[in-house]
Amino acid sequence: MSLEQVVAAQPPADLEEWRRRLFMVEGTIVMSEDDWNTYWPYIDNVWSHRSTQKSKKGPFVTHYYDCRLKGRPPGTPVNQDPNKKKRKRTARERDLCEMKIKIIEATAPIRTFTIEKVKREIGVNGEEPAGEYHRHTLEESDRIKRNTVQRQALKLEKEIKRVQQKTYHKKASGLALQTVKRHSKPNDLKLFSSCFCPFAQRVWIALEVKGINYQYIEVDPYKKPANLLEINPRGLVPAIKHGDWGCYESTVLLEYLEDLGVGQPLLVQHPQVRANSRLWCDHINRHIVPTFYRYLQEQDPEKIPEHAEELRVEIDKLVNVADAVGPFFMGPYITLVDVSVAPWFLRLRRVLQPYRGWLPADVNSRLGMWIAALEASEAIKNTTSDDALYVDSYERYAENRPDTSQLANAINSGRGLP
Ligand SMILES: N[C@@H](CCC(=O)N[C@@H](CS)C(=O)NCC(=O)O)C(=O)O
Repeated sequence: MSLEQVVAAQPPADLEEWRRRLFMVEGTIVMSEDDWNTYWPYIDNVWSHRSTQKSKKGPFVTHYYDCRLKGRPPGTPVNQDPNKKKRKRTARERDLCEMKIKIIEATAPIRTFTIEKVKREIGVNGEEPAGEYHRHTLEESDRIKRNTVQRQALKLEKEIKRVQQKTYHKKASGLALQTVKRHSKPNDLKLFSSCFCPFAQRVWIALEVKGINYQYIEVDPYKKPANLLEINPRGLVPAIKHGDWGCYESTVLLEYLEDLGVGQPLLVQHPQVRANSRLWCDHINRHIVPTFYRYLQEQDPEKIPEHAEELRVEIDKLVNVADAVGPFFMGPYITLVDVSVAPWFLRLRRVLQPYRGWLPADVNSRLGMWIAALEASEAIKNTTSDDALYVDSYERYAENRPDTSQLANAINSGRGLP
């Protein structure tokens, strides 16, 4: 039986008896190859291999083992290889047990394993030689180290969990996919985007609101393809290329599209009203967006309500200065503030509700009406994928997996967002 088969199979019925035998090692134990493969991986945690000697006399080798509780012999160097995974280790008290065994492995005519204690001198006064018995129980050995079967089973479990983990999507779905298809033809204006990315969605919505023609190019910003790095050396989406010129940063790109002066404007003409819009876009970037991720990435259930409250407060500040009738920020039309906040408002229901129990706003509240209007906007619908895409794509954030993204790392280390 291979190790994989041993791990997959039910433990043998007489396992405990065999474990005790291979712990105590009374007399001589002879095992067939099959028995050895079946039982040894369940007890190898007790023993620590010291040396192997090949016999000159015949087809067998002798393996010497110390009880693991002997500790490492003095002078065993600690591995200095910086690439070797460091294990958390606590120095074990040394020489807790002096029991030693030898295993004679015969390789011909059939493979067998003969196990016995290493013979010791009887003390001068006839007392038991040191190392005749373990100075501890089998349970103590089990507490110190897991056996190979347990370690393999754990590894397998972790691997299964890893494979079952959801990850970000690399292709839009639903109405967003239809839009991607409509904008797949080469165009002078290219949007480098990722279907799950709210920053990219801002720019995508603006293009749709304005009715500007463009080519949509889906990229994986975590793989940092050359065509993205060429425009944005930081490798973040969104980025646009217009002719030979390229630029990035969602807020800068929104202003650029506005400056083109094509299609429906997102800013009104009045300088002070324009400044006000930019002021509230700044609030979205500096308060709503980071709070959203702090809340989503929080792993301590006790702190989740605090983050929910923090987000609610930051959203309320925006809602309180919005036009009283709306339904959008400044009235009946979508403007820059709507486009800047929409991707995160859409993700309240799609991401924060399933992962963090976010309570959606009352449909008749000012926020409820605003979100409903955003959801009903053609430009927004056309850039939004099916709900499952967001649930899957944000599991990494909700579990705060290591190295999820530059943004997630910035949140974890308290730095400003990228
Ligand atoms: N400040 C940037 C943020 C863009 C951003 O963080 N984009 C994410 C995708 S949602 C990204 O490209 N991540 C790649 C990475 O973390 O390496 C903007 O507003 O455009």
